[in-house]
Amino acid sequence: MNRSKSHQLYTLAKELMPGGVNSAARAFGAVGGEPIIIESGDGPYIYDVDGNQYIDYIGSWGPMILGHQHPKVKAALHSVIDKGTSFGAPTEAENDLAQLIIEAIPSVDMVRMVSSGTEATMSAIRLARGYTDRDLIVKFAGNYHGHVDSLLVAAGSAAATLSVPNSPGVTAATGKDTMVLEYNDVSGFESAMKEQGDKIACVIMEPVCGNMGCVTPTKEFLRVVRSLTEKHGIVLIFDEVMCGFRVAYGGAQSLYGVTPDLTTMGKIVGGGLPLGAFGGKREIMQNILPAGKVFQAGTLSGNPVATAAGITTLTELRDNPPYEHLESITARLEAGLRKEAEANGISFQTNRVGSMLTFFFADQPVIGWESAAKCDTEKFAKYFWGLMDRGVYMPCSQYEALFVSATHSEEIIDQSISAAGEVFAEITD
Ligand code: KE4
Repeated sequence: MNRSKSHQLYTLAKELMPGGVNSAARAFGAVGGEPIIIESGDGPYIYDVDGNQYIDYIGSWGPMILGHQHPKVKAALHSVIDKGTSFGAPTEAENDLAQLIIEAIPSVDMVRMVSSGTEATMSAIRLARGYTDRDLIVKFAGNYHGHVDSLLVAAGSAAATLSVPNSPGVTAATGKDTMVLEYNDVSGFESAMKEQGDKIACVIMEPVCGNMGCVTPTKEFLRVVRSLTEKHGIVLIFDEVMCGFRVAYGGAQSLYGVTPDLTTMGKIVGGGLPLGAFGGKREIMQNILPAGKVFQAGTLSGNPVATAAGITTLTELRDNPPYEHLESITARLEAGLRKEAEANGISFQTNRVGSMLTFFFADQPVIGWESAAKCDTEKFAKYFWGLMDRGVYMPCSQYEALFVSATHSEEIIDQSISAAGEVFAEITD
């Protein structure tokens, strides 16, 4: 494929922006080579500046569940900009989006809007600490909650289970109040709660993980996390930035029937515009300034243009739910990838919830970070580029989920499967 204009633009971008990108996830660090520069998107496709077409399985890392340029979202954006784009004052649309979120998400009685998933998780953690007057927080290895200093930590020595920063610029002092546990490790969680439960402000988790690739929680793990956080007065935060409105209209909490105390949202809730949100029990949310004393603010929070995209997207998902279609075509994709990989002697695993799917180059089930970290990432890179050169744009890391949109058809899925068959034949074990 000719990607000369992408190369030219990316060469300039690297002079202007660190790594030539505005988010590390786009830099192709995990697969090598150069990112391609995108010109446009339409339905299930994206097009690069050299005119190449790709079947899009990133969907902006989740937001584009309705596909690119959905006519209703476009119409809503065209009409809202004729009234102005930002006022720094309340608008009616914020009431409308708040009501949609509250009606959709079981745990949410009240909601505060922000401009990204990171802002949502950062604010929810501050709220949990302010509400409980406790300092300790718990996250799980392999779960990503945005670039919040206190969450950019890795598991420390097993004994302490306290964490060590995993980015320069995050101080040891910031990390010392964060405990990192293993996802799906019930006994590890039970002993941590026994030892420190009454000092913990919150446990934050992805109820369907997408950031070590797609990894699902066991029923027992979810049950124990919910019951022990309840027992110790710990705020349970479901980070549904990725799986919210994705795996079901009511998010993973509605799928699994487990209700957290707070929920963080992003991606789909903004319909592809910068919007995040956090919400939960009224008694907790009422502690947010100015109703309560926990500081939180944001210039563009609840921005009219972003709320218009969010309202239209959620309304479309509520009134014309695509979830049965998404389930059947993503199951088709999973089955097709498995069949082609088996036919070519590839060692693999797949994990899927609805239209979130990851194909792992691994010979053991992937149930947490320890097993995810054993994947053959070199094979993944060959798979990624082999598909890219056949016009199929997969997530550029083994540790990401792919996303299918409502505009992906069986024909597009079958094209992707046959491309993968050709690639597997090239990279067989
Ligand atoms: P943002 O700040 O990127 O809007 O959201 C952070 C975030 C929070 N929680 C979860 C579960 C998330 O998956 C994310 C962001 N996800 C990554 C992709 N795995 C976004 C891609 C990027 O950073 O460019």
